[in-house]
Amino acid sequence: MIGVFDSGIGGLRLLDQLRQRWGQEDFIYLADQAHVPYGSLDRDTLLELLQQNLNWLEDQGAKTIVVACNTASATGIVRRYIGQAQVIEIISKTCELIPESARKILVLATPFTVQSHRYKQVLAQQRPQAEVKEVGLSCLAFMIEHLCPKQEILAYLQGELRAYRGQYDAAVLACTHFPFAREQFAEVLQIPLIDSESIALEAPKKAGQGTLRIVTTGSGEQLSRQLHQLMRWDTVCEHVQIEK
Ligand code: DGN
Repeated sequence: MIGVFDSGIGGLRLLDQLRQRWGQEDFIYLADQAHVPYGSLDRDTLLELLQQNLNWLEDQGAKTIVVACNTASATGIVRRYIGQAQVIEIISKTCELIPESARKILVLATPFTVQSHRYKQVLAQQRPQAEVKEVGLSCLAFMIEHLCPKQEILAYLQGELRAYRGQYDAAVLACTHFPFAREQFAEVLQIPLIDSESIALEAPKKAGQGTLRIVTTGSGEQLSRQLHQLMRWDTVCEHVQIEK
């Protein structure tokens, strides 16, 4: 079984891609909506939440856990996780998707991911010649999580990003919530956009039954509604309580 984790709805798009690639695998998706947004929490708090959440996924039978959240990946949880499951972060794999030709790269993320400078560090290794600018969009994950109207998202992005239009070769949507606003980013920036949805992951060794379970530490009804509106899925989501 593969566990997919995000603070909220952001990881659903990667889940969708993984299910298309590995249809026979069993999946469990955990959204920690009791604590969303993660982007303005401190590192110790995030590491504690992540340890609990990943342990919970492992207890449900997940042998591999994809941390489909840049903010969580930026904490360094892969190195710090205490448990048996294989934990996969998405930042280094997302950087591999940036076209070779891009020299000036804009990284758009949550404040936590920006302050960690994880993208800058990975890109300094992968392509030392690149010029990287990291920009925090503090409200966007919250707006997307709350299904904010597209016009409001566009107005927010115009205010935050107008100055960067035409200045960069590519932009990384370095928060898994952001691709839900891909059209609005494209309209404002007008440059190629990269996100984590087609990251390269090693295929699972053993197939399952193709089952899917979607759970949240928040309201199951609310996540079911979000799922219907954003993905057109009618999966019934469950609430779970995850204790320390
Ligand atoms: N979707 C998450 C990310 O990729 O960073 C975090 C969103 C949030 O909780 N702020």
